[in-house]
Amino acid sequence: MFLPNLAPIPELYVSYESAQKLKHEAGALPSWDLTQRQVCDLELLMNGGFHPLKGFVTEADYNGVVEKMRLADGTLFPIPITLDVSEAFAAGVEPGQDIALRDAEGVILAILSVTDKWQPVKAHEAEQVFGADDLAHPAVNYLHHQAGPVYLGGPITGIQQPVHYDFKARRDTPNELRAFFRKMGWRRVVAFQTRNPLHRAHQELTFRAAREAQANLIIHPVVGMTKPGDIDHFTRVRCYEAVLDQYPGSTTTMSLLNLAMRMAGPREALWHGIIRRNHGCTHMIVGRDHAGPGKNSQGKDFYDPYAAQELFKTHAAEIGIEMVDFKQMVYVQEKAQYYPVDEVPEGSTVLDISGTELRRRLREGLEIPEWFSFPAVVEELRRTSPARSKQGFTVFFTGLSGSGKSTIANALMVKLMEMGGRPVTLLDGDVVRKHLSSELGFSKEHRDINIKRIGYVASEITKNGGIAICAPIAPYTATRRAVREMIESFGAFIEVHVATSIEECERRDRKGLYKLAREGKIKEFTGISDPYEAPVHAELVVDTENVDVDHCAHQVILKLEQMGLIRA
Ligand code: PPS
Repeated sequence: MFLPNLAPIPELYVSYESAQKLKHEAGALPSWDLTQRQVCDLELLMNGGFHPLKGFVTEADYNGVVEKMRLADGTLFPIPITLDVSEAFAAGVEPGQDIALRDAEGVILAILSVTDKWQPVKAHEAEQVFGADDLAHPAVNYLHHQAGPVYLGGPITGIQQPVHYDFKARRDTPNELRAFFRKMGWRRVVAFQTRNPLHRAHQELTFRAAREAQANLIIHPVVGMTKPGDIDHFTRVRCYEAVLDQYPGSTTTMSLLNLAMRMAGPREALWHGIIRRNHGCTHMIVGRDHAGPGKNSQGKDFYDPYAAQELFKTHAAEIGIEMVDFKQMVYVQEKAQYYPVDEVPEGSTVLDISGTELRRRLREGLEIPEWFSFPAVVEELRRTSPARSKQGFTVFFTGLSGSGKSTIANALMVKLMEMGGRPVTLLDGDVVRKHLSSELGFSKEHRDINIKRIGYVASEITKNGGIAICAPIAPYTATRRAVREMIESFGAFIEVHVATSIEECERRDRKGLYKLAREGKIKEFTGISDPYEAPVHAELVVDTENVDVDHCAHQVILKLEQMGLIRA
């Protein structure tokens, strides 16, 4: 059994006076602008969350951690906390030199006294730390595609904490939590790590854990960086706040942890244990598939769902924290109660809703039963992930000049305005060129800039719940794809190819431009003297040669209905 040592943990900050002096002097030092993940790591280094680390790992510590989960002096530490930088920056820095570490706004947070500079073998790091050099693993993907090629290591001199503007009162350093536990007389505290909203299964699990460990409970969610695609931390914290009153206030607290998770499964569980011990906890809950990254590129789980519990068990004493392990919790209908899956009474009906199923129900606006979650949590989730019929989207027409894009787009706009419910904006080719892109011509470079501007405006409209209708020529596949990617993180993107042939466009020649193009009076004219790459995977292709405008617009409406974006 572990009794807490609630004495303050060493931090890496200098006094206020020294910090002011260092800030002044740091102007002369080379400056590194920290990435979002590095800011998270630095915060936990400086406040003692990663104790006993005193800085970003040196090469010897890195090798020990990667190979054996141990620092050079033998201390257990399973995740390498590295400072990755670009080759260009590294070229100007040598061991023995100090560098200033700044946040994205240029505020100096710390000084790194560089002792080591080396080039890691990233594939090896991935194999050892994450179990596979497989880009389907978010941290491996990060390692190869976002992390710089050179690592700098050495001790940190902390100047100031990273600034947070959100949920200030809910964030605590390890020493603030230790002081709170001391003040409350909490000698046994079990931590619940999470990156998801709390549903009833989690509540039951935390209740049981607190009972089993005869301990107080801290809900300790991660708000730094979690798995890409997770529900954003703003929504999650509002969800946690909504259920906090379901817990006994005298024995439960909640605090936010600005950790950048790696999703490293078993190794990550140990790391979480070390971090919780540093925050003054005596116990930690390790459930099914702790910090699991999901499936690998072969469609198999990266880690066995209970591997984290196995590894934790063998290192708990060394870390100085006890594990409270749980099997998956499921709802037993006859008992109207949650049970660990291995304790379900025989012959009973087990109910469960997976994460994927929950997302589907939210997307389609379907019922989420009370046995699964709390109405306040569901309401919060629905506010952030409204049903598709309430989300913004973009309809992107592409086709030759004179193909009929603008006419169909106008008809579509009117039809959508008749339905009401969402604001509609038409970004027509001509209008955009007048208001957004008046300085641009028709070279490939200028056309790409034009389309990306349209994409940016459409993505903002989509993000804010509106409907954007775009109608440029957009002749290049790669640029259309880039716009699609920009928009799909906020809502649906419907590419409509207005497939009027060049012959028909030229025959119509509404603006007389084809004639001028043929005479060479307009250069780089799409379809005549400039390329048009027809879409291969458009959501819809409309034929204006045999179908009238009204019907073309109606085909788009039917497509939107089929995709669940509008209700008939
Ligand atoms: S692009 O490629 O998407 O940036 O083009 P876009 O902004 O949609 O073009 C809008 C209108 O510009 C007129 N125009 C030309 N089109 C193609 N090539 C050349 N060289 C050119 N010069 C002027 C043309 O009328 C386009 O209007 P639409 O609405 O497509 O008929």
